[in-house]
Amino acid sequence: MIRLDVSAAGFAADFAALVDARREADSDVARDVTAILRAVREEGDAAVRAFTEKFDGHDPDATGWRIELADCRAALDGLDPELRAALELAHDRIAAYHAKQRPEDRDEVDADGVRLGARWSAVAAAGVYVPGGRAAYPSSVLMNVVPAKVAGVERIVMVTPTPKGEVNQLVLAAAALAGVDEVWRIGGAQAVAALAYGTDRIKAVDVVTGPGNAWVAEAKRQLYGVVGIDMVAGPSEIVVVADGQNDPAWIAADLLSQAEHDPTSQSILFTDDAGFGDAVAKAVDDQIAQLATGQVARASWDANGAIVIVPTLSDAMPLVDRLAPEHLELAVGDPEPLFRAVRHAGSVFLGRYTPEAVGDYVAGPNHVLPTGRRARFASGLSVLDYMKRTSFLGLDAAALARIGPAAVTLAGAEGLPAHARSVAIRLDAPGNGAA
Ligand code: HSO
Ligand code: ZN
Repeated sequence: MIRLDVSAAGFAADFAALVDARREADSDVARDVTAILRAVREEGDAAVRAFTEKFDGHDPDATGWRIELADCRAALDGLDPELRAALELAHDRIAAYHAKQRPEDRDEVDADGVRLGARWSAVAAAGVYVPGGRAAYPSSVLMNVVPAKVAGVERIVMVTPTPKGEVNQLVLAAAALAGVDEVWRIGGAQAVAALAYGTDRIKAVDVVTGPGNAWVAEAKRQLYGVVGIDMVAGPSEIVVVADGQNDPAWIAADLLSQAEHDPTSQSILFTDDAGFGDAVAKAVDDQIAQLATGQVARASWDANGAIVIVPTLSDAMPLVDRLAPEHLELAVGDPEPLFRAVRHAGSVFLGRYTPEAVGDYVAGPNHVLPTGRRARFASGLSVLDYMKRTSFLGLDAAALARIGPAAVTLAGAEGLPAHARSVAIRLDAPGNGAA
């Protein structure tokens, strides 16, 4: 963890280093992924099978390629009632929030008599990647599948690696609750390639979403264009802006809730009270010792954590904007003035009683959010990621007479005479009715 103070010499350079620090894997990943994608494109299922044996340690021809929906149902029915109720509450709140994201179609006639509009439709098939191992989160199944359902996607295909053949029952239960149509026991770049290109077994999808490791993220990046993707996700982060009135233990818990995800996660505190900053640092150390995830949290906090002392909390806001954090907590009594100053953030958590974790699970907004400063140009996963827009226009002779001549002029200027003619031929037609 580093401590920075805005009023100290060298702050500008130190903060710039914090903003620019790269926590993501590098270049070899890109080369390996290119080779995997090519193999899957050329050899289909045979390549997927070989990579699954190599990376996940099981042969899907022997262990089974798919998990039946009946097994997902059984996993849901086998859940402990408290867990099931929690998952259902999460599902219903996420569905209610996302239902309001459904966009409106447009259809209107403008002053020139031109009919103009746009109609939204869902993609036909979506692939959802669900990581195996440490990051196999049922909450992420809901966060990816529910918006696809709300959008009206007909075929939702989940892929999830089952390292050494082990299947995560909670992930299956969430898949059943959310309404997944197919579950395949494959993962990594090879699974993303299979979804994008299609194989004999797996029919291609139109969009691939969902979190994954560096190989999955790189596969999505390289396959963008063959399929749509939600975003290229990197290591996750939280920024907390807190005054000295908070309980240091609460804020330490919030910082650690992100740090425990992964050693590459980042947690940053901005405060106007240096003594409070010290108390939080101490509380972090105390709590890490109690956490089952303490090793991961320690690695993250030591390598990437920061406490930044600012003269006033409003001085923090331009600095926060430069970080464009995935998650931003404003832990103050009245968050409104600080909130007004936020421009670049994936999701904002307002006030002392809104810990990020409530948004990770049950509040409603999506927890798949832009990381690594991508909140400058990207947004959290939404219903729109599973939809696209078709624009339309309709003219009658009078409308064409009004705006067509300008098209003829522009076509002439671009040296495209057939374009010009296709308009002019109508304008000149005898009896076209236009004045
Ligand atoms: N905080 C993670 C999402 C998550 N947390 C899933 C718990 N489970 C995304 O940044
Ligand atoms: Zn989380």
